[in-house]
Amino acid sequence: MIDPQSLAARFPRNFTFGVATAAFQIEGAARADGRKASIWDAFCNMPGRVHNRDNGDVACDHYNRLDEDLDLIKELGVEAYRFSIAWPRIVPDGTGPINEAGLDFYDRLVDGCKARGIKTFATLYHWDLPLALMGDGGWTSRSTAIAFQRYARTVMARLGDRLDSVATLNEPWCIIWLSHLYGIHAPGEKNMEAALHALHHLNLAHGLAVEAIRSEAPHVPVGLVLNAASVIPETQSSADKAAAERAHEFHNGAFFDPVFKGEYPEHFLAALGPRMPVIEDGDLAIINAKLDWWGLNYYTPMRVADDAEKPGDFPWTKAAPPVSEVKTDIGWEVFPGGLSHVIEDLYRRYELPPCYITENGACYNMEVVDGAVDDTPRLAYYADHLSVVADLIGKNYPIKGYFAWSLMDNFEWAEGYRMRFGLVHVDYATQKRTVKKSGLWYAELASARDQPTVRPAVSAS
Ligand code: GCO
Repeated sequence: MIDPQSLAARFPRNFTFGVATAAFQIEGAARADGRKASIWDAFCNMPGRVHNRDNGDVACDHYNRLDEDLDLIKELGVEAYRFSIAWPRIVPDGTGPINEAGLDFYDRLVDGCKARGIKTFATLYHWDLPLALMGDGGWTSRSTAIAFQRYARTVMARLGDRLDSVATLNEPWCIIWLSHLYGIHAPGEKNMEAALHALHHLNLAHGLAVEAIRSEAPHVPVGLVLNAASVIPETQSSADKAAAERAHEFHNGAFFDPVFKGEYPEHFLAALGPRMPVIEDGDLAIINAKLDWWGLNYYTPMRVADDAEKPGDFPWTKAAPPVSEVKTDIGWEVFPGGLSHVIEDLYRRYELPPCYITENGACYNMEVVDGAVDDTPRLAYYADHLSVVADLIGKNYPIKGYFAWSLMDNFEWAEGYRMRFGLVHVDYATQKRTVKKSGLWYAELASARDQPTVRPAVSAS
């Protein structure tokens, strides 16, 4: 087991260790204080979409246990908390009246963090689109981007003075491909035209939100959180390498290119451009606004091979088998090398600002036994991936912080509550929280940095 003290010593003193959550996954209180339904509430209520028909009505009841949970974060000794703000609490119909009671909750959250000396990293959109906006087509409609800008402005006007950082969106890849093409996440659409329309309007929403944030709260560093795919070709054949390039354009470039270069990727555009919505003059300049930071969420690599038959749409690849035998309980290959691969690849391709690892973690479903949770494999996952982060910093990649996903077990989207990612175990029947072995280890790591650095004695002679 990697000793947390020596691992901590490999990070610069100003490196930020934090924990992450998202509103829909933990808050519950789905109808409290003026909140209205989001697309995820609707999705959960449709049979066959979410395992066990689980929903977010109660989740971790975080909305009602805010202080207890902030104490828990404090107990873990971390410096920062990454949370998301629920749009349907703030503007319950997506447009129209603003719900002050919703803003009050996040006021208490932010003040509670400040009182405990915890830095606040807010995300404006972690997938809970107000359901009313589906009446106009949701993300496929340009009007949703305009609605998002107004929501962003509203949040920043109220909370901007106390935020240490803000992200516009969490994981555009999931919002677009997973939700509008593969149909696995809300709204469950499986249509390339829909996905391509959502793609451009989501990118535009990001850019418009950056403008709004900068005008309301110019001092708050703005970023975007991407689950960039660590694309690895199955073989070094030229066909597989070309497939990996196409996979890069589709899975990463569709977001990174407009945001960091102000254009859509060449082959992607040649293949799919005719089915995209109108890109109005000025859109790409808005999307291309300079960012203060970007966030990477990394869990597992994406291994691809060429699909010689080129069926269906670009990028004409097929999944290649995992290389590592080790898998987490959700079936994802454990491969820490994928983290260095994607960072090195992206910094080679783009001019990127400093990076935070905004999510990294593992699904293991161990339960409480005699008051404790022995999740040694999760601890090993954290140690191995953090070690890669330390190596990358050693190679001068500008990585400023790391957020464990997640603070506590929570609603794992289409998997419902059966898949657990927490450093803290949640018993959903009683809402009892139990810090797992990995959580105790992470706490030691995070607080090790508060101790004066002990250097090995140098012998004279
Ligand atoms: C994500 C999600 C999290 C997931 C986690 C594990 O941003 O993908 O933010 O909500 O729970 O990634 O799948």
